[in-house]
Amino acid sequence: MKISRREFVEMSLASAAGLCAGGYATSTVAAEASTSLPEEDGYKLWLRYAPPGDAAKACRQTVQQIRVEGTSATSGIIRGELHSATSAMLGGNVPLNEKDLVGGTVVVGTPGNSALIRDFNWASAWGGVGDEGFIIRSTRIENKSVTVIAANTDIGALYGSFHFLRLMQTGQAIDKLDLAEHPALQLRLMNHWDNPGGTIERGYAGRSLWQWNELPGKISPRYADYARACASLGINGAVINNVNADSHILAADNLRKVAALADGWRPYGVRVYVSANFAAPVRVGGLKTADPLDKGVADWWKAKADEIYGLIPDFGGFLVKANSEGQPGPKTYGRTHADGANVLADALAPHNGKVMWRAFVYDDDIDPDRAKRAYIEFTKLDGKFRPNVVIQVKNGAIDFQPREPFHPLFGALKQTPVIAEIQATQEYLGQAKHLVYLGTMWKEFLDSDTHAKGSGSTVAKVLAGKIQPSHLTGMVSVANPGLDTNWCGHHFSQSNWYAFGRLAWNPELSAEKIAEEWTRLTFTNDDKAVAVLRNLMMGSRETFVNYTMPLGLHHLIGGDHYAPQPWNDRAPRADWTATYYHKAAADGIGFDRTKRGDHAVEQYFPPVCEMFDDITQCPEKYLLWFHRCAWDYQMKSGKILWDALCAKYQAGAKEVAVMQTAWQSLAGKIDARRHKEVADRLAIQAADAATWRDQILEYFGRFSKRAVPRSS
Ligand code: BDP
Repeated sequence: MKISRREFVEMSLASAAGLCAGGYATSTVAAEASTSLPEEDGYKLWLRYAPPGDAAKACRQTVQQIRVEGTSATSGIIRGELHSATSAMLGGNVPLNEKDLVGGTVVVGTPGNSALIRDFNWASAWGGVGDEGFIIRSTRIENKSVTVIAANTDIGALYGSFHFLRLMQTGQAIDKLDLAEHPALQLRLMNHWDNPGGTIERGYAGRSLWQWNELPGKISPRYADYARACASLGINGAVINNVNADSHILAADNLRKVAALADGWRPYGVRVYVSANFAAPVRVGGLKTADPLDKGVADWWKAKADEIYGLIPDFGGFLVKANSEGQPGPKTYGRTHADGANVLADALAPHNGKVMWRAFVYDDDIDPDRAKRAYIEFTKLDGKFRPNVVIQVKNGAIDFQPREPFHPLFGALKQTPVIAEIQATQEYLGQAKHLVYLGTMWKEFLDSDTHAKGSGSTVAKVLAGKIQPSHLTGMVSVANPGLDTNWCGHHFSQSNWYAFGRLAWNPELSAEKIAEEWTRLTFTNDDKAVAVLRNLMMGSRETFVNYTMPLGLHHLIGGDHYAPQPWNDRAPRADWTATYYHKAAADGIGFDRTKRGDHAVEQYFPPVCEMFDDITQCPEKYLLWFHRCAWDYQMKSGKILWDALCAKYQAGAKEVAVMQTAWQSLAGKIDARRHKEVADRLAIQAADAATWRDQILEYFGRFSKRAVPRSS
C-alpha cells in the first residue's frame, strides 16, 4: 500500500479531527486494539523473529529442516541463528542437521566445507560474489526441493543466512529464490566515539558498550549481541574509540582489551580498528617528538603495529583525526597530512592494515570559509598518499548539519581512495529525542551527481570506484548504540544504524525500501501499520529541516548542538558560532559562496558549480548555503523569502503534530511499552519544534523587521 506524503498528512490530520471514516489511521486501528501484544524493550533490534503472519504457512513448506555445514565458530553461529530464528517464526522446533536430506531443507555452506555445495556447478556465480557475497537458490538436490545458501567463505554464508531470514521475516516469498549479492563497498565500519572512561562523545543512548575496567578478563554477552547485529547488516568492522583519541588506547594493557573484543567479533566478520592519537609516540612512547619524518618516530609506529598484530592478527588499522579541533598532527611539525598518514601506513602495510585519515580539518589560515578548507588542503595532496591510506570525508563540508550539499572532495581526488563518513548518532538532528530517519538524508547525499566524469557520477558511484577506479572503497558511520536497553535511546534511532548498514552494503537501495524493511522487522508486518510507519519515517528528516534549518540555513546552534541558538556569536572560534554562517542583517541573510562571493561553488565540477552559483538554478533547499538574499527576495513560489522562511518553520512544527497523530493511530498495533516510549519522545519533539519555530522567527524578525505571517 503506497500513499503520498500529502495523503499521509491529510489522512493523519483528518483522523486527528475524528474525520477519517473507515480510514487509515485511528479508526481502523483502534478497533483492533484489543489484542494486546507482549511488551518489548527494543533490545532485540531488527532481529525479533516475530512470526511473519500469513506468510508463515508458505514458509513452513520451504523450511522443514536446517543443515549448516562446517565446524568453524561462524558455522556454529549460523546454525544457532537459523535454528532459533526459524523455530521462533514458524512456531515450533525446526530440526537441525538431521542425517537425511528431506524436501524443505535449507542447506548452508561453502565449497570448502560442503560436498553438496561443491558439487554444484555454479562456477560463474562463485567468482561474482567474492569473499563476502552469497548465493541463495531454490533448487533440487537428490531430487528434493531445497534452498541453498552458498558462499565462498563462512562470513559470506553468515550474511546470506541473515538475508534469508530477513526475507522470511518481512513476509516475502522464499520458495523460488535465485539471487546473488555482494557488497558494493569494502570498508563498512561503525565509528564509535567512545572514551575509555565509559562516556561517549555525542552519544545519546547511555554509556559505552565496552567495559574497559572489566576487559579483557570479563566478556559481556552484549559484545556478541553487538557483533551479531552488525553482521546481520554486513557491517564488517568497528573503530572502537573516539576520534579525539586517548593515546593510551595504544598502551600494552589496553591493547589486550582491544584484542579481547576482536576475538569475540572475529566469527561475526567484525574487525577491530582503533583511533590513534598522532602524538602517541610522545605520550605513550616517551619520545621527544611525533614528527612523521623522524626515524625514531617511524620505528616506534612500526614496533607498535607489530605489537598490535601479534595480539590481533586481523587488526583493521588506524583512524586518525589530525590537526583538527586541537588534535595533534603532522602540521604541528611543519609536515603535511600525507607525511602524517604515510608514516602510519608504512607501519601497517606489512600486515595489510589501513589508515583512514580524516578530511575533517578546517584550520582558519587556509581560507576564511570553513566549508572550503578541507578541499583546498587535500586536493593539493592527491597522489601523495601510500596505497593503504584512504581519506575519510564527511558527507558535507561543514559538519553533519541537517542538510548540507555534498562535500566537494567527492570525485575531486583522482589518485587517492576516498570513503564517506556519515553520522547515525543524531548530533545535530534531535539527538535521541527526535524521531528522524536518516535514510532519506543519506540517499540525497549518495544520489548527488558530482559530475566528476560527466553526468551520472553520483557520490554512490564515486564511492564504489565506478567513476575513478579505486582499490579501496567504503562508507563508515559515527555510531549510535550505547548501554541503553534499546541500544540507541530512541526506538526509531535504531533505524539509522540499520539504514547505514544496508546502504554500506548497497548504496543504490532506496530509503523507502529500507524504511519498510526495518519497520516490518522491528515493529509489525501489518500492511496498514507499515504504510503509516514508513511514511512517518520518510518525511521525518524534511520535517526536522523545516523546523530547524530550512532553505540552506546551517549551524543555528550553540555548544549542545540541540537547541536553537541563532544569536550565538561568541565561541572560542568564529566558525563555532551561528552568526558566522547565517549573517542575518537588515539587508538580508545567507552566506555568499558564489563566484561573486567567496567562490566556494568553484570547488564543484561544472555544471554543478554553475547550478549552485546561479540563484535561479540553485535548488532552494540550498539557497542560503550558497546565496545571500534580501528579505524580500522572490522565491519560486512567488512568496518573498521572509514569508517562505516563516512558512517552513510553521509547516515543520505542524508536521510534528501530524507525526504524533499518526503514531497515536498505531496504539494496539505496537506493544504498549514501545508505543508509550516513542509517544513520550514525540511530545518532547513537538514542544522543541515549536520552540525552534518561535525563537528563530523572533530572532530573524529583529533583522527582517517584518511580522510573522499567520500560518496557513
Ligand atoms: C563534530 C563533533 C565533535 C567531533 C567532531 C569530529 O561536534 O564532537 O569531535 O565533529 O568529527 O561533529 O571530529
